[in-house]
Amino acid sequence: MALTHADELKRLAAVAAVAEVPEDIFLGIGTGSTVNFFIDALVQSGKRIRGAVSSSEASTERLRRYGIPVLDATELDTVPLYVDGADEIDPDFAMIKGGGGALTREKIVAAMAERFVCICDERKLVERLGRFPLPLEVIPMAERLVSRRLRELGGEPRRRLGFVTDNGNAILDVHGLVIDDPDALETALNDLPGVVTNGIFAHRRADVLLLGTGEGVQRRE
Ligand code: ABF
Repeated sequence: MALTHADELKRLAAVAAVAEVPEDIFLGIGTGSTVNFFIDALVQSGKRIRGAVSSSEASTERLRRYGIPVLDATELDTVPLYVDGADEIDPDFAMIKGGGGALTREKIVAAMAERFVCICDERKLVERLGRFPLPLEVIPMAERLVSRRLRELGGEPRRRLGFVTDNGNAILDVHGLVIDDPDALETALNDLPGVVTNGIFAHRRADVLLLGTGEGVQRRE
């Protein structure tokens, strides 16, 4: 199947990320189409890793198909490196994640990681987070309560229809939030009863950004 321009830029960033992976480590692996390119490129490179901790059933399945051992996150204290995409990333490397609905496991593996390499195409780099609707994973019984609080904060929550997370919960996609202070909003949203995880990754932001652009890969640190 022919790759779109955006896919080609994702693939460039993903291929560049292979060079960031030390041999023989346990590697944290994210979710999404950019990560799929990364998994494929890692395998093609022949680089050996001891195993992976995965942030979704989808990535786990892809890793296992390649014969890469997938460990449960409870089997390790830390991973040296986590590679994942994002929906938006700002110049200080705070991100919105969770467009694929895997934000809770992504946040857990990111928090376990000593280093977080974010792989993106250039459309994802924004001056200020918030054009992409912010995903929140919510315990189903709290959906109405959380939605009301989100409206008070100026957002417009929409239930992601026909979608259940790997943890059995609902996703609210919140439109229209002004995210001037990602750290403070991440804390405030974490405080709402029934919110399992919100898609702002500011407390644990990326350490390195590999950005696929029309002129090649930009590495920022
Ligand atoms: C994960 O995959 C998510 O946090 C984000 O929602 C998504 C990015 O998807 P893609 O790589 O397909 O653009 O990283």
